Order: sequence, then C-alpha cells, then structure tokens
Amino acid sequence: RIRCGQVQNNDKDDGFYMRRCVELATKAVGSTSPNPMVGCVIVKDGKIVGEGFHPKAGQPHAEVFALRDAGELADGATAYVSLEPCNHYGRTPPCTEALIKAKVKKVVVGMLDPNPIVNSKGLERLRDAGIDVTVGVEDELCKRLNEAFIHRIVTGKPFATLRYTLSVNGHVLDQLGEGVAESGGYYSQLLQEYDAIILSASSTKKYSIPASQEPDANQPFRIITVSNHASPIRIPGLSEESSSKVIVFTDGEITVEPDMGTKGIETVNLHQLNLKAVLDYCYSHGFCSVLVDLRGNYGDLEMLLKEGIEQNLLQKIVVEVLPVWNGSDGSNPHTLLNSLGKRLILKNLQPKMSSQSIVLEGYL
Ligand code: AOF
Ligand code: ZN
Repeated sequence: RIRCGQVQNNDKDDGFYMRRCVELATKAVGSTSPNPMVGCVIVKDGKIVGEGFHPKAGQPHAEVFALRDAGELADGATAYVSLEPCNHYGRTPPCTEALIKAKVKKVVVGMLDPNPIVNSKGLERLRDAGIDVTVGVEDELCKRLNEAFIHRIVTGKPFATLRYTLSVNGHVLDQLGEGVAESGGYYSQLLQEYDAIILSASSTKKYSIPASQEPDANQPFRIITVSNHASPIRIPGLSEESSSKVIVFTDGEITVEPDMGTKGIETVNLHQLNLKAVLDYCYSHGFCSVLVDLRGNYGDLEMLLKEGIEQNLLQKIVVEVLPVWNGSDGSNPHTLLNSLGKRLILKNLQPKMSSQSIVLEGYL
C-alpha cells in the first residue's frame, strides 16, 4: 500500500515527480472504481506549478485538475502523469486535447493505459501534436497502484485478495492483531482500499460488520455468504446508511432479520454458493477489487475459497501472523484448506513488521 508522505527523495528528477503523482493519486483510494487512481503534476523551471488527481469516476481526470491548477504556467511546461493520458470521450473528454490546448512541451508518463480504448493511442496523439513524450518512469510503482484496475480491464474480473490472521501454530484466528483495525492499521487501510469485502455469515454473527477507521474512508460494499443456515440470520452493527451497501448470497431460502433500523437487505439465492457468481456480481457493479475476509469460523466461505484457489480466481494473499499459540480459550482452530492438495508459491512478497504482528503480502 502506497501512502501519502512517502516522497522523500529530494533529487528532483523524473522519478521524484512521478512518485508525487502516485502520492496524489492515492488521495482518492477506494473512490475511483471502475476507474483507476491517477495523479498529475505540472512542472516548470524545476518547480511544481500545478497538481491534480482523479477523485471519482464521472469527475474530471487528473490532468484536467493539474492543468487548471497551473493555469497559464502550463504553457511550455512538463506534465507528469502516472497513467497514459486518455484520448477518448468517456464520461469525460480526452486529456490529450487538454494537454495540447494548454501547450505543454513535454509529457512524462508512468505506464501505458491497459484500457484497449486508450492503449498507446494517447501517446500517439501527443507525439503527433509535436509534444515530447517519455513513458515508463516508476512504472512498477504505477502498476502496483492500479493492480486492481489493470486486472479488471485485462481479465474482465475483479482483483480478489484473501485475508486472514494466523497463530504461530498455524490456525486461522477469530481475532485481529492489536491496533490493526484502528486508523492507520493495515486492516483499516485494506477496508478503505477495497471496493467490496466478502464475509462469512458465521463471522458476522460474532462481530459487527467491519468498517475502515481511516478519515472519510469510502466503506467497502459488504457481501455476506450464508450456507446451511437456519433462517433468519442476523447482521449486527449495520446502520441505515450502510445497509444500502450490503448483499447476502445464500445457497437456500433465508430471511435476514434486520438489526437496528436496517431493512430491505438484498438476498440472492445461488442454490450452490460459488465465488464466480459473486465476482461476476462485483464486476457488473463496477468494482475493481474484492477482499475475501476470513475470520475464525469461516465455514460459509470454505467452498468459495476452494474454488478460488482451484480456478485461479484469487490474485493476492494477505496474512497476519500473531505471536500467539492459540489454546482452548474460545479460539477457533480452523486449519486452512488442508484438504486442498495444491501447492502455491507466493510471489513479490512484501512483509511488514510491527512489535504486535507480521503482515505478509504476496501474489498468486
Ligand atoms: C486519464 N486520467 O485521471 C483517468 C484516466 O469515463 P472516463 O472519461 O472517466 O474514462 C475512463 C477511462 O479513462 C478509464 O477506464 C481509464 O482508461 C482512463 N482513466 N485517464 O488520462 C485519469 N482516470
Ligand atoms: Zn483522461
């Protein structure tokens, strides 16, 4: 996870300005889907004269905000953009035309836009207009920023991440590490970052619906899976406002018992719970990213998880390891998918350590 405040390098080269673009882009974390997060910086005579980021689908793109901020100073300046400027009329007009009209001299781009409507055509348009174009500056960082958007546009499926907490004796735990659900903690940040979260009904019985504690966080859409359940099920901790962002998937007829003013929660009977149907739902709702959140008693998610691993529907795993050996103190000694014979090796590991826990992120 890339956060504001990480730009430290004082050598003001292309990389420096591109890292600033990424930093600006992350201001809209969790709010841009199905669009990417994009940041733009306008530089003239070694000074930043304009900055912008894309706040939300339907609103202007990063370049438009940065050019507005720079005003006349954009004339003869260099524009840095974390993603190739678009050259199409979507919800908004093409950024290439805005850059040309503002008379920028040079455009430095982080990565090509994987969106087939744009891919390379934005750069071609700029070059045809006589603008000097460089591409591939800090491209790894730019790709990581939009890994979910890229996955969605390339595969037609949302980017799915599996998350759980493990004891040192290898059990999936009910609990989370200390502080991780608080503002700034990794779990709170994941909830802010992901468009949707999939939970097992058996864990929602025990915990209230999780919510990000980041300031002004856009809360994820909550997907609750229920299998073999005696009706009705209860979903505690929902407010009237958040109940509009909840859906329940079941494998049979159930009724949802409203808690504290929640009503009309949508339920979908899939007859057999399956991850593909849930991910298709997410895709059609414009979500780029989905977090499969395992808490100790995740029985309702077991089948989805098996399918996710077998059908390669999961892209990333985030494991939190707690320095505890769980005993019999009400903790649930669930061993993760020991029936599944597949050997998986995580790639591009990113460990994060604190005195309370270790969080390991890796790609499948
Ligand atoms: C940019 N700068 O800040 C963003 C871009 O419907 P629209 O008009 O918002 O277009 C969405 C597409 O534009 C999106 O799928 C992606 O290819 C590109 N997003 N491009 O130059 C931006 N957000
Ligand atoms: Zn654009």
